[in-house]
Amino acid sequence: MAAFAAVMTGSSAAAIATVQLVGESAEAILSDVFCCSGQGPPACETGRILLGHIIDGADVIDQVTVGCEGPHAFTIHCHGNPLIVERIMKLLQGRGVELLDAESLLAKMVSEEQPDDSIAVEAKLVMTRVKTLEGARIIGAQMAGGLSQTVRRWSRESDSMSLAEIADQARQILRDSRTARRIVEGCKVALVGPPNTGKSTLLNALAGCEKAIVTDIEGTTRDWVCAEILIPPLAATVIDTAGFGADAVAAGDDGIEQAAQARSVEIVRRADLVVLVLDLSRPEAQVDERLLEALADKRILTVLNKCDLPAHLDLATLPAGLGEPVRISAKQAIGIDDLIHALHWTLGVADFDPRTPVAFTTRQHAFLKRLAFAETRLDVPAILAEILRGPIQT
Ligand SMILES: Nc1nc2c(ncn2[C@@H]2O[C@H](COP(=O)(O)OP(=O)(O)OP(=O)(O)O)[C@@H](O)[C@H]2O)c(=O)[nH]1
Ligand SMILES: [Mg+2]
Repeated sequence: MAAFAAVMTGSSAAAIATVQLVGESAEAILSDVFCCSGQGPPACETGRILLGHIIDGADVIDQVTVGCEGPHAFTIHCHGNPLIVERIMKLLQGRGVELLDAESLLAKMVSEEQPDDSIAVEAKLVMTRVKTLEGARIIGAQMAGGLSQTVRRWSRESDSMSLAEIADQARQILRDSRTARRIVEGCKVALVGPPNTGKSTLLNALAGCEKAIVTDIEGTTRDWVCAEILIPPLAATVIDTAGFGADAVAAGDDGIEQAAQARSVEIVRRADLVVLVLDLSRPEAQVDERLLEALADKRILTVLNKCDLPAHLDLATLPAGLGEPVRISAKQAIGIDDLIHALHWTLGVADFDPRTPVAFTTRQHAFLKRLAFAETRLDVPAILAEILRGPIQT
């Protein structure tokens, strides 16, 4: 007769904390450590909320309410002082309860609720980490429709569909999953460009506060600075980098500049999108070989900043492949909405339908890849069964 418990709320001090207690022996353990206000032992009927005290023999630990969520599931709402929470957890452990972290307990509970629907179980777990409401819509849609529905359809129709058809559709889902991941998990946007073009000013304009130092001295930003910004449907981590290019290195008098540039290259490498910030008011060519090399194969959005000043940059000097530039003034907050709009389109999230079937765990990705590259249709039924009912990933 097992019982499991986890602290479901955060680890810092708060007004209340919630401890989840589940398992076949949960009720017996509760009746041992919980003294209900009023007469007699607690009547733990499902749906009731009980007021009382957590006790250790004659020692009263805390006044709590207990929610009876099911015959084997209880939530104890205690005061949120971490010392009290720890004491309650130790008490439960002393009564034979296995302590888990919140996510593992949640995984245990949802997989017991729906043992034959791995996609729905994974969706419930991922839902707790989704970064935006739009992301929650995507994950919610994968349970009944979306990926779940597509895999069930493949299972029904696999005899009449060719292997190539299933593989094509699996590849499309993998492509759409990359776009959905940006909405569900958040994305990284790097602000890159030569010194003094206004990258830090743009970061501050997007963040709505002074995150980065702005001066008219070239090379102001050395180490990167970042801000979390919500631009629905995206939650973006915007990273301001050190001014880039051969000129910046030449201007630097020590190894710090080299180190700053190496860090910028690494940030660019990891970014989902690079916003290339150029200064519209300066006539000289601003994208040198070094910068172009760092941008190779990246998704780029070009921004012409300082549009509040007379324009001197000859757009014909811009290398090909930088896309349609957006004119802004980060300092005067002109064109920021246009920039955000362009950012959504460049990342492919502007018109993303949340009902699109997508994979949202590494496990699902792995099986879809196997489908996309399956060599014989004999493999298909087993792969589909694994996606729908295989052991879930927490
Ligand atoms: N007129 C005008 N000036 C701007 C604008 N954006 C930035 N500046 C000015 O340009 C100078 C450089 O701005 P920063 O934001 O520090 O530029 P940066 O690209 O971060 O510079 P580094 O960190 O040196 O690479 C500052 O004097 C800013 O006030 C703009 O839109 N219009
Ligand atoms: Mg800067």
